[in-house]
Amino acid sequence: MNAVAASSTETVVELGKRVLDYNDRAAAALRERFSAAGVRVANLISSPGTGKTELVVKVCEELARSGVKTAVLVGDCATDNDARRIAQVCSMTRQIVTEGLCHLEASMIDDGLDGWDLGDVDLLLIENVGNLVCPSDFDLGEDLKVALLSVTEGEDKPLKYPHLFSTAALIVVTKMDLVEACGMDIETMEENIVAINPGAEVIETSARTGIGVERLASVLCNAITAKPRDGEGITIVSGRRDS
Ligand SMILES: Nc1nc2c(ncn2[C@@H]2O[C@H](COP(=O)(O)OP(=O)(O)O)[C@@H](O)[C@H]2O)c(=O)[nH]1
Ligand SMILES: [Mg+2]
Repeated sequence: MNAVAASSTETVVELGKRVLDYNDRAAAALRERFSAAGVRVANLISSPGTGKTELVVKVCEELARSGVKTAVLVGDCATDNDARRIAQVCSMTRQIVTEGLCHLEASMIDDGLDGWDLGDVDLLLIENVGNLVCPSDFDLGEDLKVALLSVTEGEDKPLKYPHLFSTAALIVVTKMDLVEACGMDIETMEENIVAINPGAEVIETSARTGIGVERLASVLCNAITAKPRDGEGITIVSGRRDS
């Protein structure tokens, strides 16, 4: 590498580090705010089309039946399509349009909460922008990082995107109704999940048939009741590569 290339690489690395440091400070402030209000937060990350929005709709319906007060922030590069779908079942729903950015950042969550009374919220679901790489570098102040993977995406994705799948506390397999149609080897996929993250909880779901939806809602509900309102004794499950 020549001197010019080396110095520009250092500049990019330094800039990247400053962006993440800035985001970490904003995420820490959010985490304190959520903690004080007793709001449990899940950050849902997957590739585009995995079925995040459809599953969020089903989970919101299930949570409403259980009396859990849910709010949703949903990120997208260009449209408010997802918020319009989710708002049909959850009135506290807002779209964050990133104008091309491939992930959500803590400052966007802060803006998205504007005007909401967190005292009215038990659980905040954040649907991240569809992307298996960048979103997992940006802490959003969540308690629970959830990685989703559809059976149409291939058995090897946990191995190809180890940062996301190794740092998620919960891994949700979606579109189980399509296992046979896709010729998906679900055992191999789950072996790959265990290889990359032996401690993760794995839930198989289908928004079409409804399998796993109740269990997913229940895992999220248990997470809420495990969180004390005064913010003491909280276990932060999410984490950056270096945490
Ligand atoms: N067969 C099947 N299709 C699904 C399921 N969940 C979502 N889809 C479809 O997959 C596509 C992408 O879903 P969407 O929720 O928008 O995915 P997102 O981009 O991850 O939010 C849509 O056409 C959905 O109707 C499922 O469980 N089974
Ligand atoms: Mg979506």
